[in-house]
Amino acid sequence: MKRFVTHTAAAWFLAGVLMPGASIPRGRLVELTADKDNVFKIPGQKKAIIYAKVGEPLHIRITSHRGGEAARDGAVHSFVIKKLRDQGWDLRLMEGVQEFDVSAPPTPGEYLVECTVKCGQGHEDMNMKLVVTK
Ligand SMILES: [Cu+2]
Repeated sequence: MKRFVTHTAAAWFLAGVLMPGASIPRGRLVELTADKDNVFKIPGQKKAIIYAKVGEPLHIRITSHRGGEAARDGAVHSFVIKKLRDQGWDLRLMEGVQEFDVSAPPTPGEYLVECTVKCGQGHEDMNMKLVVTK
């Protein structure tokens, strides 16, 4: 068993070295789209809301489409929870698919996710919620 664990760890380490762009998922997968109409969408949900348990590790896969305008660094949207910026909830979104590992905060509540990139029409309303429960 010990050998298996060591080999698995070594395999992940190698994967990280050989494929630096690939991220090793360590949390529950959450898929969402930052769409070209400047709306966050989650497949199967009318209104995009991420539900999580306190401290839950999440692997967020975001597909982003340009909505008309982009920032100087090329970001077409962003995914920011201002209160949790220092905990990694501050993601610049480039066109295409990106993956991020974050953890739900330790305090239950509703958190506002905002796009902070002037992405075009509808930008002011480009937000969604993270709902954290015990
Ligand atoms: Cu925006």
